[in-house]
Amino acid sequence: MAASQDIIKQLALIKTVIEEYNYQYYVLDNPSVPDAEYDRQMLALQTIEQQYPDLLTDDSPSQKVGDMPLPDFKQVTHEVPMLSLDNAFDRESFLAFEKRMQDRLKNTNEITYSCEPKLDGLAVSLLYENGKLVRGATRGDGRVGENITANVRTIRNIPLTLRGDNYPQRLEVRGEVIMTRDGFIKLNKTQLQQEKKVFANPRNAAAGSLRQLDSRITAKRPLLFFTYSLGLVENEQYPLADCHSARLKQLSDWGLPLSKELQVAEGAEACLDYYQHLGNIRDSLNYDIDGVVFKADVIELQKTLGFVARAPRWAIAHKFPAQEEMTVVQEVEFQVGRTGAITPVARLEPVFVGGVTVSNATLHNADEIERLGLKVGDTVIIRRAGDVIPQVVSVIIDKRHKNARDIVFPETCPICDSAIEKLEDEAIARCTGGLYCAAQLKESMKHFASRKAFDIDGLGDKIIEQLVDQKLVKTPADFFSLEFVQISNLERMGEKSAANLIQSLEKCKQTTLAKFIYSLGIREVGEATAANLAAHYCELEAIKHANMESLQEVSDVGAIVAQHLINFFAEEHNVQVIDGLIAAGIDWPIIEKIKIDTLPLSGQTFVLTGTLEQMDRNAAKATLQSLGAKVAGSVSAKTSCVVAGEKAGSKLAKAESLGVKVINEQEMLDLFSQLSGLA
Ligand code: 5U1
Repeated sequence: MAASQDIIKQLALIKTVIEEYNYQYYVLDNPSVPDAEYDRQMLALQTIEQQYPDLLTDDSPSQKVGDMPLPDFKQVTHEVPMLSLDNAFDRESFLAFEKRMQDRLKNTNEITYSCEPKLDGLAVSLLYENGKLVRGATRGDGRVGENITANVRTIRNIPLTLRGDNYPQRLEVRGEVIMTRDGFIKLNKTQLQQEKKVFANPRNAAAGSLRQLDSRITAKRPLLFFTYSLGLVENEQYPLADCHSARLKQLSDWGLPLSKELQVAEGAEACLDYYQHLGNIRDSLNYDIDGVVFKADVIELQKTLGFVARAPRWAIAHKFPAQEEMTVVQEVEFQVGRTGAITPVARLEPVFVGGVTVSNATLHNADEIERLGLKVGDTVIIRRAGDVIPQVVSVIIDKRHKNARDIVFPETCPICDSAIEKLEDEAIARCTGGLYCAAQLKESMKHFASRKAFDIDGLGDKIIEQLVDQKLVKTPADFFSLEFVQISNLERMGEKSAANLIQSLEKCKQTTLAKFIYSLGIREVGEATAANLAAHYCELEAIKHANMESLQEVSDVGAIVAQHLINFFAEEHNVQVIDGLIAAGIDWPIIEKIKIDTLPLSGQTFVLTGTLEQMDRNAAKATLQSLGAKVAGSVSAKTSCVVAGEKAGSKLAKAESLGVKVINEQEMLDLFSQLSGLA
């Protein structure tokens, strides 16, 4: 089919766009758009070229891998070209890839695959001669790369000499150089302090670090290398293994680092399970991955299948849904939180990112808006990783319209018009209205009724908002004197729900001291700190009158939290709220004073993850605490033990990667029975 002038023009435009993106990505190490946008343009180009093969030219960006090497470095010609991988963006295109392979091979058996994480870094080639590292090179355009030997020699896990003695005389190893996530955060902090360029993401930081003319700078960067294939192999002393996975194992025996996540899978379904597994643990890894690579494991099959254009037919990168996307900031609004914190929130043109449609992103505070240089109407990159609230990563200045407008931070509270206060050493501005401010009041009441506090069944956010708007409640104690008609007259409330709510309010009156303290919503006093305060003081009166020195003896309580506690109890209004609650009949069992340090699990930190089937999670937590353990929400190297229930995900993976002890629910119950006599 002959292409119309419109198609020819569209093709030229897409090529120009991709070339600009390539320049920013490969030469400047500073892409302006998210990968998803790059992938879309490339797909559009490939689709036109497939439809109109006459328009396909050798210099098309679809025929290229990477970009020209930088002139600052000496060039290296790869004796075996460094190719790229085709992408599958969904299950269907992965299955289509696998079917194409089966068809070509006229195969009826399951194909065995080497399954590997697709590391989000920079492809690098390492050449060893007689076991000595003699050259490191970037991929460049796949044919010619840059000589970065001095730089790769500084990467801690790259061996300068291979182990053993049975390696080929000339051996080229290929893999990815990445920057760890925590290293990236630290590096950007230092860059900021030194007023130097901050990097958009760990991959750009890795690329920027490797392409330093001064290798002493590279040496200071937290880079790691992971091997994923062989390039040139000459004069091997023994034949190489006949499977890719076994060859990787051989490389590892020679001292080359491999990813811990490598696996071998039989057939497409097992590959999809691996994809799912890696997607689940993705956020717990200390480096970015953007998908999974599947390779036919048997080398003979790879040879039969061969290559097409720039990529092998025997491998594919099955990408995860993009975590970064482009969208437009339609408006910026200011939310007032429970403690008066004023948070600017970007209202976005809805966009699908990280597996969900996102229409809001937090902007944190005024400093963040300034750092981003954001205006209303800007096109931005937003990021949604795991369950983290979507963030605005950067503004795409090239796409700014002339009518984009500045964001003006309010001078008074947008809800109650009270003054806004910003302490010198705090980034957050706060409304000074306290519970006079309807927003703060509503949020405080929601916190009071929430699951970890009073857990009042049937008292959802919408009901609380109506109760506050109709001035039926002004303090949490007012919930307990609500009358049946007042509740049943609310919107979405029938007589039955009203009766149920009255009943659950009655039931909630019996609580624990820890929950009571947590429910008061004192700044920075979360569930764990409230439990520590309760266990330490045993009585509310003691907490109310504790001084700075005494409060800081409680685990988790530092000077700032101690000051928040003192400020809270010094406020007459708060004391009245507490008295009101006690007058309404709120009560908790007396805590026997015990010497916490002598309890059997004192000094140990536990993390509960996954679903517990035999014991309620809160009960498990309370039991652990009663045995002296701290129960934390996240796993770190300091965690003593992780209790992994059914379907445990990223926390379990993190514990395993850190070598933290893991027990299952039954083992936890056994521990409880063993220790129950000791506590
Ligand atoms: N894990 C992995 N990443 N990666 C990237 N394997 C792998 N293989 C590649 C590339 C470009 O290429 C070979 C299949 C040619």
